[in-house]
Amino acid sequence: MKRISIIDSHTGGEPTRVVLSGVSAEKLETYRRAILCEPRGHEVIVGALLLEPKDPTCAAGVIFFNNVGLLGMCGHGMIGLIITLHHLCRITHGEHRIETPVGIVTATLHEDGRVSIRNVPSYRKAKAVQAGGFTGDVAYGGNWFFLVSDHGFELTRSNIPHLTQACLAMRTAVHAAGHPEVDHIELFAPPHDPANHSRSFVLCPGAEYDRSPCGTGTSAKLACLAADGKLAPGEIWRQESIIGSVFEGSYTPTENAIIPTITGTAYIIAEATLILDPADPFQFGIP
Ligand code: PYC
Repeated sequence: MKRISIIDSHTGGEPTRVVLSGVSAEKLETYRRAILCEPRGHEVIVGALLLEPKDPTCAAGVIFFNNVGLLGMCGHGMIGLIITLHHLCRITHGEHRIETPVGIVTATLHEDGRVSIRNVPSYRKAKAVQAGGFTGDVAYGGNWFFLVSDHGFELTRSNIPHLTQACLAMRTAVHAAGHPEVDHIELFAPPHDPANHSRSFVLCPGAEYDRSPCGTGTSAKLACLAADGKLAPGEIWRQESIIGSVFEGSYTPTENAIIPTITGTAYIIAEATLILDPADPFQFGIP
């Protein structure tokens, strides 16, 4: 029997499964779907493989992964990782550097339990791209996004199946329009709660939607707002998710990009050992 030790958390409703032991970076692809997908989990979970950092100034290294592959960065996942490391008594309140495949992210665990992440440099690559009858921006926030405000869809939970289909078609169209790097689609609408600035629906690479406001997606949004002169450095942007959870974002400008800071909260929901039984035909997940 193979054993994999995990801790689950959720950040604004979006789950993160931190893998503590039992899998190396080299073997991650072998076990990726076994860890996340049915019958042990479900397609929405984002995995975070905890690693020894190469840089000794970092508290940890991490590789984020999902039901279809690896993620460069993951904002909700980083918040979940920090809360998990604190739960394990591996870190205290304060600032911690974490190595990701796309660069070092500085995370601050506040005394009140909130986590702020200083993300990798984020920027808009293209403004007003036409794709599939929609116009949107292509931007990077640790992952690649097509951001669309003028779409005419209702951003409500009952409309999620329709939003999912529309975003899948938009993603195909944006690839055909010359932006094959885009793997997330982000739709915006006015917030339901007037305390917030915007509501979003985010479609992830594996066709699941993000229950959180998406940390890398909010970073991409901040990059577009900054490029359009619609948000000043340091000003707070409150991004509401499709289920109503909220991240706060702000940015510091650099020459060609911004450095976003995203703040949110995560909660531990399970500690467990996954078991892979060689006799189980679905030990590696349902293909
Ligand atoms: O929070 O960056 C994020 C994220 C990416 C995919 C799911 N969540």
